Amino acid sequence: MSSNQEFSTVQKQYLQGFFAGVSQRGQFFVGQTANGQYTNDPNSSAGGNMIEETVHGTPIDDLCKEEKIKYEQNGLDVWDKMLDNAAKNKFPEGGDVFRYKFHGLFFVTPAQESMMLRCRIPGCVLRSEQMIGLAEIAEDWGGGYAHITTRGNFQIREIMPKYSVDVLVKMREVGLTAQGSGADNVRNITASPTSGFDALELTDVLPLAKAMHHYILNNRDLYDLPRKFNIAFDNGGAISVCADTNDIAFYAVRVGEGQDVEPGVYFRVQLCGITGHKQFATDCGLLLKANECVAVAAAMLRVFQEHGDRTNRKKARLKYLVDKWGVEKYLEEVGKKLAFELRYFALQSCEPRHPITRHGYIGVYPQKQAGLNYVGITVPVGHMTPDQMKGTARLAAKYGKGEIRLTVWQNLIIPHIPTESLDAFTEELRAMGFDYTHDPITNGLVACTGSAGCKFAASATKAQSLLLGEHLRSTVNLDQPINIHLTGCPNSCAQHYVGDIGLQGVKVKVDGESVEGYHIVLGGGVDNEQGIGQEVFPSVPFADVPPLLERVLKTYMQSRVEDESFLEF
Ligand code: SRM
Ligand code: SF4
Repeated sequence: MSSNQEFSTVQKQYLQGFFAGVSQRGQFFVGQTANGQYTNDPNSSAGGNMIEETVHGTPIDDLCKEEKIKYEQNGLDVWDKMLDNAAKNKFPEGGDVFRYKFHGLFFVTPAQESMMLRCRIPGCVLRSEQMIGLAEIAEDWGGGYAHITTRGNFQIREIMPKYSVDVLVKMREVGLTAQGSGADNVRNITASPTSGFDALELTDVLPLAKAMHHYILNNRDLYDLPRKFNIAFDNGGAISVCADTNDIAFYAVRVGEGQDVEPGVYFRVQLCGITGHKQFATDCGLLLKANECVAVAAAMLRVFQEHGDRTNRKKARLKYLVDKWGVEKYLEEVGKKLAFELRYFALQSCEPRHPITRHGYIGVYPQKQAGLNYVGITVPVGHMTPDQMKGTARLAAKYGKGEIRLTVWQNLIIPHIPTESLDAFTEELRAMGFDYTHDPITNGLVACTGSAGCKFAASATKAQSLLLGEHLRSTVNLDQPINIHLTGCPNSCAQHYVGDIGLQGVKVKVDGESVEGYHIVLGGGVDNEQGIGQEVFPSVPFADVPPLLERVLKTYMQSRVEDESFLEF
């Protein structure tokens, strides 16, 4: 069965009455009391004969700044304003800065006096013509480059307001959208980057990632969450998508014979990953069939929407609702929105997940389809020029099936290359300056935007990670793949706590002067290597970081026992 057929099956099945009483309500619940009812009952908590206005039970006066902005006008409704501003080449002002993010446009002053476009690439899969469209946006209306993000997505920078509508229209023209990629919305839905061709996968999760993406796009009520929200689908194969760092992670698992469910492939559900808060998603006890996942995620989103904190941004993520209620109550509320019973099943009764192969997609690998291969390419810090984007798109069309995969490690994969074309393909790839060889350091180097574009950054993460990578490559003869994540501030967009080595930008005083530096954590990992890095070297000026990490890695090489990994060391 092809991906497309599966996709339509999933779409059809979840439309067949999986929801119970989920009202497709408007964006806000104005005129409700704390218990969600309209009232003028003098004895109600709304007080006297006054009707208290609330947003999902929170009185307007108690809403945090961003909630008030949304209450005044939903971000989806600023198209007219955008047209007007574009005509005047004017940046958004006041609450509109936040509302533009509903359309994927971030005004990033003072880091840059321009806008950044954050796309959505559902399942982290692009077609060649879409990649070319994004390259043209970067070339014609942006700064002449794009970045692969830590959600297997693209960001394009240095867009002036006069082009804001053009870029959004062009996105639609190439079959993409940026809707909801910023602000309090569900972010790019990720999926294992080798889904559909990984010989070790349990099932292709791309149809589910796409179904989830379209479900959100077509349900306006979901553009009113208390905070951002991350969802990922893991295919149970060789390559990690860091699903356990998401608010909801669906993990494909196999259940063998002799259990009280039919043997086969199901999904476990993990909840509340948020690594900046040092928390992985944990299994919540559910076992779902593939065609139940989207409905359950939608119900989970709606419970979060109705009960999440709207007064304090720092406590508004799903984690805090589940901390307050407990998983049991959360799932009970979720169950009320579904027309089928949630299935509870012991995690231990499922077969264990296949171990992750670190950096296992960089290089040439046979696909599960006989005679076809995928080639994983290193893209240093995810930075691509339009020529590189068009070049890879052209190669994907010429040798593959015109498909490109992005990874949460800020690299890319071109699949479906016939074995007999591999030599010609890799030769052209090399001629374009791309590297697809294993390098234990650069393959796993991840960096957030940093001070080049983000106002929160204490350090120039991308530029410094390239310098660090070069230094370590030339000084350490490492034979084990490691991940080094550089993040510019505690927000942890490059997830420094889950790198073997994680760096968090911080200003450091040297001889009375403030210089760029990092807190350094060691020992992080994801999936079967899960670990939150522990701070070992605080406040290191960047100039001292390369020699320090060189010593750390050399000590590991000299002192490890047999083939002990860096994580175990
Ligand atoms: Fe992030 C805010 C960049 C993935 C945690 N993130 C930001 C902002 C929008 C800062 C701002 O408000 O202006 C950054 C935009 C900088 C710029 O102009 O480029 C930004 N985040 C990024 C990206 C581009 C990093 C990268 O270079 O790859 C990633 C975009 C992903 C995407 O395509 O959607 C990115 N951010 C993440 C991740 C990882 C993930 O989502 O898988 C995290 C940690 C996971 C999490 O939050 O659960 C992350 N970003 C944050 C936070 C902290 C949220 C929290 O609740 O703790 C903020 C600040 C906020 O939301 O208030 C933030
Ligand atoms: Fe900006 Fe901080 Fe995120 Fe880096 S981690 S992109 S500096 S918000």
